[in-house]
Amino acid sequence: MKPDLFEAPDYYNLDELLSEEHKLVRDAARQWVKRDISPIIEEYAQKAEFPNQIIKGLAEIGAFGPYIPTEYGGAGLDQISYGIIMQEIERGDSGVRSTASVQSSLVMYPIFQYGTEAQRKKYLPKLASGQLMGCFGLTEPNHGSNPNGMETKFKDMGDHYLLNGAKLWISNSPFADIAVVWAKNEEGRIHGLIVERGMEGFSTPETHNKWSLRASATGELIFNNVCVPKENLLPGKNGLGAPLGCLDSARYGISWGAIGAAMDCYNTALRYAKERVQFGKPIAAFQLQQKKLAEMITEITKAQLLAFRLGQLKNEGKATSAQISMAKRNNVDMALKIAREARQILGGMGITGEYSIMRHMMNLESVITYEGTHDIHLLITGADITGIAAFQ
Ligand code: TGC
Ligand code: FAD
Repeated sequence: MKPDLFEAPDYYNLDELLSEEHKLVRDAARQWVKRDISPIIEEYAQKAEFPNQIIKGLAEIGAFGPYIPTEYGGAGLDQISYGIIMQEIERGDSGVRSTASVQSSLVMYPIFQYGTEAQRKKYLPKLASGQLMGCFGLTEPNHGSNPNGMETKFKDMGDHYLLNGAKLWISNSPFADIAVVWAKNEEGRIHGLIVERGMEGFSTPETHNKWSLRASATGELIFNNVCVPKENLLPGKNGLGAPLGCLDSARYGISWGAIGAAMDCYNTALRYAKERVQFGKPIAAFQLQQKKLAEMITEITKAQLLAFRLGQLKNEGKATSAQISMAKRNNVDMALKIAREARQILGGMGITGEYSIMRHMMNLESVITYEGTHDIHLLITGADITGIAAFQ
């Protein structure tokens, strides 16, 4: 792979809106990605393996629980810092950002928001340091966009719960130490349970042959009469709103993360277009290539402004689920379109692992599907503006 010459585009001087803390967080994450991700990520993506050695570095840059209070081991940062960290990590690879998103927003967040004090103390500091890794089980073989139909269930056995069912497409599952699992009780109400590796009847087979997010480990969660201690139930919230609340936090992070992938594609394509000579001129001199590049920087700038404003609303506790949904949909769609255009600017070289663009493009095919598909997010906006839900 080529050396990492990334320079972040900032067409509207967004830097001027960032605090000193935001810039410090960003610089630390950016340097870490240049040093520890860029040199190795192509090899790991090619061999479809998660680079375990990066867990310590992710913890050190505050990527595990950036907004979780420091008393629980988190970084105690604001929502804009969280977004910036996701942006920088996804600039390196969406799969690495997935690992951080899941750990922060889908494992630490529910334990922090819905857990007991004992659960917070037991799990959060170890999750923040990467000593424990987690995953989040909502999607099932028969229920993806419609998690409310889930079949995974648990029964109250007096001194413990008995858990049965299966989850599919679970990021980090093959190596996770704990899983936050969403299952229905005997009354059909959804609850969150913390399931630990090693519990009898619990297995996590890996999903192979993905063409996307190849450096992220994805798998199943299988529960075959698993005895879950009663103290592992998250008591603070139940119903579908509980897992969807976690998704709000993760989708917000993805709306920033996707900008990182788009920036990397744009920056790579811009550099290539200025260097590559055809018909006696750099290809950047041709109007068709300029149109592509001009549209890319415009879309990146719009996405940056959307994410930044959403971050302000999140900091004020005012961001709605529908606003978050719009940013996730728009920014991932923007990044995927930019990856496809950037790939073309590189011609044949664009399909090789010498450059990051094709990897970003394939990764973004998952990002546009997980955490709610593009269609589902369109319907969320549709329901929000019309007052009529068109999901069924
Ligand atoms: P609906 O009737 O609309 O809502 C049920 C209850 O939930 C509440 N609610 C929310 N609460 C918090 N945040 C949100 N975003 C919420 N959206 C809805 C709602 O108020 C209601 O509460 P209550 O108290 O009235 O019961 O539910 P629905 O069944 O009609 O479904 C709505 C729909 C389709 C939008 C929802 O099911 C959905 O978002 N589906 C998409 C599923 C999805 O996103 N799955 C993601 C799985 S995790 C994942 O992909 C991780 S990838 C990680 C990585 O690697 O980065
Ligand atoms: P389906 O729901 O079957 O959808 C198929 C198609 O139908 C889509 O195009 C969809 O938009 C469309 N569709 C569905 N319903 C409607 C409707 N009402 N109106 C119009 N169109 C509709 N899940 C987790 O729980 N935890 C994880 O960590 C996790 N990680 C993932 C990692 C990867 C790499 C991938 C690919 C997925 C991951 N997921 C995870 C699952 C992900 O959230 C689901 O794939 C996603 O929610 C879509 O569900 P589905 O794949 O079953 O598609």
